[in-house]
Amino acid sequence: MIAITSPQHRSHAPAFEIFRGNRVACHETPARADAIENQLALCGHTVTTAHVDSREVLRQVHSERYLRFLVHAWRDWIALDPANADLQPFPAVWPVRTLRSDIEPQNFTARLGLYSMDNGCALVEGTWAAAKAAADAAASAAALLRQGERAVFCCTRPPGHHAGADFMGGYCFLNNAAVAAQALLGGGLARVALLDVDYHHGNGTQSIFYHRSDVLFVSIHGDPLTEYPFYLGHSDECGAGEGDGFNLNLPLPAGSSASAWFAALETACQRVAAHGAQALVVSLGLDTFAQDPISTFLLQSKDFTRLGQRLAGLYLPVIFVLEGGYAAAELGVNAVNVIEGFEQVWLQQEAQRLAGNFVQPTKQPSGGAV
Ligand code: OKP
Ligand code: ZN
Repeated sequence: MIAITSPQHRSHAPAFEIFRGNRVACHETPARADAIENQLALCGHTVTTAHVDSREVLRQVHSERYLRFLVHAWRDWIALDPANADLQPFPAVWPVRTLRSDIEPQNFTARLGLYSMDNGCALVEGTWAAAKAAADAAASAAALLRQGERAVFCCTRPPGHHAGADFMGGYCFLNNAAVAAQALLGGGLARVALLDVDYHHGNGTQSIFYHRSDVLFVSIHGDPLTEYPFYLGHSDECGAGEGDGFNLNLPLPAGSSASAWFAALETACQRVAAHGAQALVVSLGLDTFAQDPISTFLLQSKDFTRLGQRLAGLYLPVIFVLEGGYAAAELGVNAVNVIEGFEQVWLQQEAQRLAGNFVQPTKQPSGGAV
């Protein structure tokens, strides 16, 4: 499986985040992607860089005004005071219920609040360059699938699944998985499934596709009653309008076991298969790992192999997009386990197909005369 890295990710390395009023070291660090890249190289996987500009797809996924804000955010921050170069901008006011978010204020901090869902999205000079490079990787992965590649892994950061059309949050600025899905549609596919297995609900991705039936969104995550992002990810969120029935949330209680998690994965995979998807995007968070410092599920390293194996069983072209996962030391092994589990089953399928006894497990969409 080809892996795409974005060396530019290192330009996003904020000094700190705020936890209960204190400055703490960021969980989302360059070391995360570096650890995976090292393990990929060690295990002999092909590693390449992005070759597609995601600009046009980004305009389909994010609002014009949010992209404009992000591109110029650092310049505007410095313009307030050159001494700001050594400081991290921090929102102070948010347009909650009854306040207007349709008019963009001129004040920088007010705009930062307008475009932020939380205070957890540390922004630095190189943030835009890193986020754009990750989105380019996602668009490149879609191009590779179109050229016949069976699966691609985007070893990218910052992550994306909390970023909505018009806001950042939870370490995410641009929604890389949404870019991958949208680029696949732009490349001629009619139906894509997006499966989010990060510990945290992918609120941004859900909101981007909530009214659409071309992208099915399925997520397994910690129950938002107790887990971030708290305000989305409940099981009664099923999509709306055209998108009614194309959103499936499978929240699990904090502390859930691997067996509970794999039961949810089975439900998720059956829904994906029933969608008649022509390709799958996986928001691959590795923070379901038992040793993750900010999460509570109990998956072990070998469970990531099992995850890869089950996903290969869907027999779909797949783009894996890295999301969370903060046990940096084990991240490389866990990511490569997903990839190798996937490849193992995929090679078995190829052998069966050549022997003429392979049955496609994905339900074909009804009414599609081919
Ligand atoms: C991003 B991703 C913990 C604070 C958590 C935000 C978590 C974002 C997770 N002390 N704040 O989904 O892995
Ligand atoms: Zn997460």
